[in-house]
Amino acid sequence: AENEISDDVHVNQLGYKTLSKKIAVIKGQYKKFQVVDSKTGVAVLTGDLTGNPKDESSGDTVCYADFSKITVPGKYFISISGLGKSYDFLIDDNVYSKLGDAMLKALCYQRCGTALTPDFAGEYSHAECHKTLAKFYNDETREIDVSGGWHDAGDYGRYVVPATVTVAGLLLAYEFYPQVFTDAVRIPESGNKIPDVLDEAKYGIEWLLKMQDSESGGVYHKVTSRVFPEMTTMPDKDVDNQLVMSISTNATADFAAVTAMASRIYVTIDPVFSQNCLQASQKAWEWLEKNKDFVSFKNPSDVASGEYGDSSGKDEKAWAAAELFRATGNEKYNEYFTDNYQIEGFGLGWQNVSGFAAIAYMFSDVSGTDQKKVDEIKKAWLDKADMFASTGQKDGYLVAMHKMEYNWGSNMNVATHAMHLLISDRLKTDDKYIHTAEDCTHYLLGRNTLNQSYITGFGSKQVKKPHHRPSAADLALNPVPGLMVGGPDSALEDDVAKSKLSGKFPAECYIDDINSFSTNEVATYWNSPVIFILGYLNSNRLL
Ligand code: G3I
Ligand code: 9MR
Ligand code: ZN
Repeated sequence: AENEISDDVHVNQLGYKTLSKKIAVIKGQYKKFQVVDSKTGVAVLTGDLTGNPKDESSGDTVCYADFSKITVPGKYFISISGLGKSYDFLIDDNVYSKLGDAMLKALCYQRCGTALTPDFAGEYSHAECHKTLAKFYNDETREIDVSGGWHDAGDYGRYVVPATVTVAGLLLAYEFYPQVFTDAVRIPESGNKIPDVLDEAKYGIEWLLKMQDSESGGVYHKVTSRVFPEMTTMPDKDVDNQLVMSISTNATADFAAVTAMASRIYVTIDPVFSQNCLQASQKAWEWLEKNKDFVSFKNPSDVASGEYGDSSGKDEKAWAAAELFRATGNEKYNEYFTDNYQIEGFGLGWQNVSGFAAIAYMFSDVSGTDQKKVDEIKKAWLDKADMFASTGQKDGYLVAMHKMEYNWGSNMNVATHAMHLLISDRLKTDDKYIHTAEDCTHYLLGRNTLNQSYITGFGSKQVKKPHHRPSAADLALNPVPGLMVGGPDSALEDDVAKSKLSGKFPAECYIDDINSFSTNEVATYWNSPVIFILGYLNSNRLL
């Protein structure tokens, strides 16, 4: 047994950077561990296992093998006498560089309104999709070109609210770690002298611009078919009518935020685009000014596609104001932000965007920025980071997740907590922020109770059957690589989860089953925070 892989020995299945803290989490109680060089079979370190906490999220009692001492690049495994060994992993400073490229390229595989040609998409290529004019849900005689953007997830719907979150993640990744992003990810624009991350973000933004009503400035909530197509439908074979749904406050405010952000980031790289984005953003703000009452979005009874509903637009509007203030220096936006922003959870997901608003304002260098407000936000931001760090220390798997946070898209919670911590690192130097963010990454790549890597194509125990229509329908053996699945959802929100996962602990409520959309679907806004994290992890990458 000792020479066999044990599902109870958990490591980051890709590996660790040379100078990082390196810990394996072992389920059960054992005494000693060895780190073995997997090429030579020689044990390079023998050590004592420490700790015996009971992990509340998985019910596991665990102990730890700390092998941080090993800094020599190579391929290793952990061996526990009486139990078995871990998967092989690397110690190497470039251990995450391929992953960073793949997760960005995965968004390119999600592109709509274009063919994925074999020269860059290989076995995942398909013909142009969803290119015909869309009809208005309220008046099917009216048609509009809203082609482009990304398929949101495992379905082919295109939704403004989550797409803005994807864009924001990409633009922030570039803003914080510009040196990491190359022009060689092998997307269609590679080689155009613009970092591919900005090309990819622009692909999404150009579609967002089409979703704005040119008269009022309001932004349509989504364009989707009435019902989801069969799982075995390739994008180019999905010919159901695409319907444009009504304008909502949150689509409009999120749109105003990311277009203002884009106007700043592309200002020298693509001045015309930057200018268009700014105008569109201001126009969206005009709509918000004229429509002060919250306009929610609810699916009509004959529409079953994703709803992305919300009960408040306050955080979205504050985000828009903060970004517009930064882009223009105009006091009216500053005033709106300082009067209305409420520190509420600092979300970095589709429903709570107050974290994006906070980032926009904390890092503003525009004159007129209210320093007192900045300090107040920074303090609360760092308090939250301290809370994440202490949650991570208490967690058996060292992940900054409370047991109640394992809901639909829990991996996004893990990733956005890491993102929060990495932004904290720019506000205050404290090693625990970096360590806890790395610990979150280790969780996503296999150091979890299921010994499961949650990103397709990466790790030793990979996701093989994501709820992702192209992967289900194409002829390729493996799913489209570089996509993160939602992960454990203790609310059991699909039939497979209900029948296979009942009675399990929260962190165990995941199944690699094509029909488990509540645990095993992918989404563009789940990739984007990981792209941000990988920006940090690869920022010392040796090119
Ligand atoms: O709001 C409650 C919160 O108060 C509570 O603490 C928490 C505990 O379970 O649940 C929260 O609600 C969850 C909500 O997401 C917000 O996180 C719901 O249970 C959960 O059903 C809901 O899931 C969303 C799901 O759509 C269903 O609406 C996911 O966040 C969202 O990512 C997902 O998005 C889908 C699109 O609809 C369609 N396209 C695919 C995409 C990914 O699966
Ligand atoms: O494929 C759909 C996925 O993108 C959504 O997240 C999910 C929840 O809205 O719904 C999936 O579609 C399923 C539908 O809800 C119920 N019938 C089966 C569909 C495919 O599994
Ligand atoms: Zn499409």
